[in-house]
Amino acid sequence: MSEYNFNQIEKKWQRYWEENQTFRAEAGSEKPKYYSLDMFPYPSGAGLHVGHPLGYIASDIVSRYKRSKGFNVLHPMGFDAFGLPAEQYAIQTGQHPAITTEQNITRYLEQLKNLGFSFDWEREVRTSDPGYYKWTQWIFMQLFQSYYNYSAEAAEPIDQLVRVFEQTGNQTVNAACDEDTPAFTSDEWNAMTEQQKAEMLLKYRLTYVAEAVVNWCPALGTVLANDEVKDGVSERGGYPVERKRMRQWMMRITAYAERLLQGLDTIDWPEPVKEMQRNWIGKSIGAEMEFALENSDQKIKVFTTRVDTIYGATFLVLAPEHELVEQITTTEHAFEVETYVAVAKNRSERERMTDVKTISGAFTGAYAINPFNGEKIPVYIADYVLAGYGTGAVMAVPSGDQRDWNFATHFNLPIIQILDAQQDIAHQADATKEGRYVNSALINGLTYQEALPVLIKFLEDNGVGKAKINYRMRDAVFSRQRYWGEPVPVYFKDGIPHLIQESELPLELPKIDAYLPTETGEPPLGRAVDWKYHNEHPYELSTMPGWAGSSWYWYRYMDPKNDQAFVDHDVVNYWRSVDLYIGGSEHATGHLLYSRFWNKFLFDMALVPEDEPFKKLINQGMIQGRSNFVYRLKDSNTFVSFGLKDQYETTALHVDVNIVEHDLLDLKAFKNWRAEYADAEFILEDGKYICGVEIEKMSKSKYNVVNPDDLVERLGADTLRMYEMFLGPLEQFKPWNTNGMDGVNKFLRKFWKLFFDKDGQLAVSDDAPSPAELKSLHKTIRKVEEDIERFAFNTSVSTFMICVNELGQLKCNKRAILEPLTIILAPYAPHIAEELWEKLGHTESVSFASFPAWNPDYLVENTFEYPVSINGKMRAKISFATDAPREDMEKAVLADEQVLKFLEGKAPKKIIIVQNKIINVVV
Ligand code: ANZ
Repeated sequence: MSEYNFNQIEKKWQRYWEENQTFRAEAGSEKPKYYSLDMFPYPSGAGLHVGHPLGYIASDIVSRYKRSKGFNVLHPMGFDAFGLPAEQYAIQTGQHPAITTEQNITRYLEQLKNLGFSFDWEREVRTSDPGYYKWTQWIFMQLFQSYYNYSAEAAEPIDQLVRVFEQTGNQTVNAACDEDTPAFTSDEWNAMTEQQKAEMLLKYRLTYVAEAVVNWCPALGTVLANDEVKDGVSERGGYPVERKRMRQWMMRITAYAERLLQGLDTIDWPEPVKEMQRNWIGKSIGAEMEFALENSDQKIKVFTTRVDTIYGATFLVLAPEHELVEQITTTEHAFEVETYVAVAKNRSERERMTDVKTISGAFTGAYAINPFNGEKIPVYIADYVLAGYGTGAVMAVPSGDQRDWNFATHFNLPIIQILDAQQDIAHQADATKEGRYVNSALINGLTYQEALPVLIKFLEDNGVGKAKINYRMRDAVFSRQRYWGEPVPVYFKDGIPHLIQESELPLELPKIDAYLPTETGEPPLGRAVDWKYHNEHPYELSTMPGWAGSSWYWYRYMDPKNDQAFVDHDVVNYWRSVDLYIGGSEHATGHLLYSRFWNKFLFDMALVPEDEPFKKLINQGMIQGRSNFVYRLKDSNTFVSFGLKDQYETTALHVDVNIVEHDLLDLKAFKNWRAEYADAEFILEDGKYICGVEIEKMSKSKYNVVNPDDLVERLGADTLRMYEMFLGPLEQFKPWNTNGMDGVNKFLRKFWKLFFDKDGQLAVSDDAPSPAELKSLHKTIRKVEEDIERFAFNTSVSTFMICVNELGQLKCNKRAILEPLTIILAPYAPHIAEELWEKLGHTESVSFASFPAWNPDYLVENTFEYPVSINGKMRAKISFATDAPREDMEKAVLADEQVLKFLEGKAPKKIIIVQNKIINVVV
């Protein structure tokens, strides 16, 4: 067989790899380990398009390369199988989401296997398998049984906290807890009922139930996480989202805020992702201080990052939802305040933060006392102050803060200058650095740096405040009022949540008759008949959110079948953490933050050995669609070719890119595409219909989706793999263009041809390679190795092409060249490499052949610049390859312009060439 028959070859090797479990990885090998991971997909009904495998191809190249570099490589794949689309489909059709999910996974598996990935399929996981979610539930239980000890900077068992409460109450405890946790002594604790104790502990547990203002999406019938809401609508489906108070399961991720922040400095991630996480965590260093109220024993606590501006505070502002609003508002102002509260309630947090134009608010009638100078200042409410941040109250300093300044101007409130160098608010930033304070008893004449400690000391000495660090991040809602998710392993007794026994895990999803809320508005699990713990106590009816199963899945791959632990201790100590993680940038603050949080918790519990889960992260860029257009004449069924369209009145319409080649429309296919085009007519240019082109997101509605299966069928998986890499740097966004694939396919054919003679017989010679052949090979090895090590795959593809062209010109068929070349090509084009490797006489997979080392000796520049003398006089300089044939050199010398000039038309008698020294022309 001499033809490069990729269809046959690819099927053959995919079968071989599967049957021989070529990519099976085992923990505990002597070799160094390498864990290369892809973000696992949600198996959607649409299947994979050419954009999806981009990251998988890159990680596969790295995995195969690392194997040939002697690493024990863990390279798994699985499915994030719980999720909304399958459930939406279930609601419409009544079909169990497990069935849809299974069908979609089957399709994904087929598509993935077509591309020749070196996944260890024995390790596949699906988050919706009870054998998997048993451990998601188990981790939830560990979180429930833990609290965060700030002094130890780690999570600890909640039983330990109970011991402390029994002995000393909570006053010496430095733990993460709800803002409203009261102080209690050991006597008070010991006097509490079991119910009261249980409620108190919920304020400390790392997962807890609480009333929270959540993003409620009525159309989806569920609560959504902040990162699932974009511009006030649900990310999936684009449905409106409202703010609503509901009892929810929460994850106390805020306990880990500081560690999540610090940890970013220890990992090799793209800077923009780290920056997004830093902003999401939102650390602010400042102070908290209390303002007493006139004629009341209530106090208003504010959070400020500019305690130095206290002498310029001319009013306080509370968020409209602040709990004191009702109590402090005087009867006189009640109507105005209530009206304002009602209006503000319907504005989203985002709107409130970004809208700087609308200045609105209401005076409560109450006055607060500035603790520094005893001055009386009015208390307002306004929705630019957010309820969920800091204390939900601010001291307003019009001379220091733009929003406060706008508000003061609007409501005619005083503005006090606080810094000598300050003319107006625009100079505020500089003034902080340069200016000295004025109008202040305590800090007059001091600089910012000098004033800060004085002010904090004053707060502490007078018991009215303290230095305080705030994080913008909130605890994460952990409930979904949906069916297709993990049941929460909790039942309720007297309204208090209790865990089920570990031995009772998994708590499986019960059967229900419809995937909708109950008539009384309970989540779908409310439909399950007799679904009670020990037939007695009601289970939690909400399920876990989409991010539960994906927050620890990389550990399950290490030990997917273990039914004693989520991962075995020795196994996890071997694989440790992920060395390379490739996935889309849309997970920057969702999945990647939650995963780090759960990882840190598991680390604290000594269940995993590393504090960070993903050492290196790469975001692959999106592959955009290349849309084609046809132009329909107004009110007709006639289509005008691109170049002529401006002469007519036309409408551009998307046309299926699969019936267009090199932008030429297949007229017959077009007529068959849709009934309405069956008798379409065309106005052609040069007998052709040329389509218009635009780069857009790849999507069904734009008819620009390219299916990898068709391309694999037409040109082969190896071509597709190499072509996807060839498109450009992995991280970049780039448009798809099927036309370029032919070039890569041609390259593979050329590579194949090197091994065969013109009769199609395998013809590989054992002769020693020439320096030129060695040079071509070794510079390729070097470049490919350097490229893979720095995750630059596109440039390797062109390097391979150059090398094969050079070897083709040299008519190279030497084993000593082709064998190493096959090994280094294998990560990119594994099927053709296996086939040729076998033809070279090997019986083991090329995956186990070790990556050749490049030899610098072969790369030295092997040319020499000869001085050329004519009758003993130096007249010219000409460079030749050190192994250039004598006749070629003579010819070149006699063709040289300088030489010709000095020969003056005479024919030379003799040309003497001294190798690597000099050329003498005797006339
Ligand atoms: C007085 C002041 C003077 C402030 C000044 C700023 C400049 P970050 O950095 O985002 O933490 N603030 C506090 N809580 C708020 C809330 N719930 N809603 C809206 N604004 C709030 O910002 C902290 C600053 O934002 C705080 O410092 C407070 O205003 C305001 F020249 O206090 B500042």
